[in-house]
Amino acid sequence: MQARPTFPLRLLLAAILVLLALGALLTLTYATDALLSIVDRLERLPDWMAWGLAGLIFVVISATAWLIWQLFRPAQARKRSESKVDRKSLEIRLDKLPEQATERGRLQDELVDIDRRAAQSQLYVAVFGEISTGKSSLVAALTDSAIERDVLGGTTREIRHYRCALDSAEITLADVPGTNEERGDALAVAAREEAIRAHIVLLVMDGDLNRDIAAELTWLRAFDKPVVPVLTKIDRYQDAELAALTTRLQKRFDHAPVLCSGGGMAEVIVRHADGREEKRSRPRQVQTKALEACLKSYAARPLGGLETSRERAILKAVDLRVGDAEAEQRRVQAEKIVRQYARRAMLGAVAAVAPGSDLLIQGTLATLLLRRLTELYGARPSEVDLDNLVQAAGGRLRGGTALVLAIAGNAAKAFPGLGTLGGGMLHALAYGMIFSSLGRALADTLHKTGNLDSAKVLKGFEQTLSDKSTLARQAKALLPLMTEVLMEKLPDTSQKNRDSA
Ligand SMILES: Nc1nc2c(ncn2[C@@H]2O[C@H](COP(=O)(O)OP(=O)(O)OP(=O)(O)O)[C@@H](O)[C@H]2O)c(=O)[nH]1
Ligand SMILES: [Mg+2]
Repeated sequence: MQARPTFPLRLLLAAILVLLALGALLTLTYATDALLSIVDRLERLPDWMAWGLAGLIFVVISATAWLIWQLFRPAQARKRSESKVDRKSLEIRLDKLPEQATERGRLQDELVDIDRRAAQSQLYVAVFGEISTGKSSLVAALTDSAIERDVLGGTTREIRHYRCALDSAEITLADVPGTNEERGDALAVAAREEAIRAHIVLLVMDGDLNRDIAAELTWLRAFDKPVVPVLTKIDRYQDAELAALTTRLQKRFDHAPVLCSGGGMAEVIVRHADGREEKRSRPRQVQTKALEACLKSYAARPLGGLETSRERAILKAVDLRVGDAEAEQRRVQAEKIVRQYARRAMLGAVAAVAPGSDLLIQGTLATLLLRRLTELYGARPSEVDLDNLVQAAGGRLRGGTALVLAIAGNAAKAFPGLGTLGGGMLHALAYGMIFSSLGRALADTLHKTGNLDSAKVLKGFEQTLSDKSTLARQAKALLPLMTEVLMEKLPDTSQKNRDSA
């Protein structure tokens, strides 16, 4: 239980309370008096002046309230700039990617394909949805094509285009692999890319909208894709069930689903008079009238508007993918820079002659490393910021060096010849590890935030310095560099060695 304050202290508190109450009462009285006299004087003023003053007071109060709100309102998530992506700048960015970047050729083809399809002046429709919902069966029913269909999910393994003639209109249907719960799945990625290339997307479902397909819908809407909900396999539902399902889907899509049945083959068991049972396949009834009507209505519209939004969607998708490829390139570059400076730090440590001179060399190198990395990510910190970060990183090192040295020692033992070279080499290897840790912590932060967030960098740096397994991995990766450095420094090192380093 808490001890009660002593009697004199309670007396003092009571006195303070009385004084505070008196003060509050007095302030209230004066404030009321002042307010009343203002109102009184306002009343005696001519109307226009009284209203003018009242308006002025109102403006001052509102402006103050607005300013206070601006100060304390919760931070808003910054919206990704929705500016339109222009094709020319995308082409320039693609050209800047290294030739061997896997995405470069594919994305350039994607841009070329925009014109190829536009020149065809034909409506492209992607038949998109989860695996085994009956997409291929629908395409087969609409185009009279023989397409592989199966009760097993994942039957369609590649994108295929089929011509579909509807009265005078001719459209192209893309049968695509089904999506499933694994978002990274390559077939599903290909299906999504084709959906982006289409003018409209038939979102095929054989039941209620589930979480995965709702996520696909959100994603398609982000690209402004016209999405037509299609409920297939309606032969499986009773009328009342179908009506309820239709109402639910209509609410989710703001659009009634198109009801149909792609048919497919049904397995039936035929019982013969002699009691024998035989399995047979029988085609189910096809119902595609409503879907055909819907497609015809799209085909009857002028293609111009749909083509413009199709192109915009493709450019946006390509923009995102170019962004990812650029980020990947920067990662590769950053790794090169970190390795280059780790090597220099090791050289500096081996070369240092005067006591403490290596610290000077390393400080300068660390600043250079940080500057190169920030330049790579287009961040422009001041020299003071960089120096402060190097100083702070040095401060964080104190506790971690013992572990770094111990792990460097362990790693060197496993490398024949190096373990016997003694303290200087360990010192150098430790410097290499420290530079790798600092460089990677900064590269990671720049990758995530795009600017020099010193607190995050230092946190990442500290985490690595206290993580034995990461340090051990770094030491192992640096040992070949260490050998190079030693070769360079040994008196009998040949010019050839120096060149290859
Ligand atoms: N009851 C019924 N079953 C259907 C209908 N349409 C298709 N099916 C069956 O659903 C299963 C899957 O059909 P597919 O057309 O291969 O489905 P899919 O969406 O192309 O499948 P994936 O290519 O694997 O993504 C098959 O067993 C079809 O027979 C239909 O209208 N009614
Ligand atoms: Mg299929």
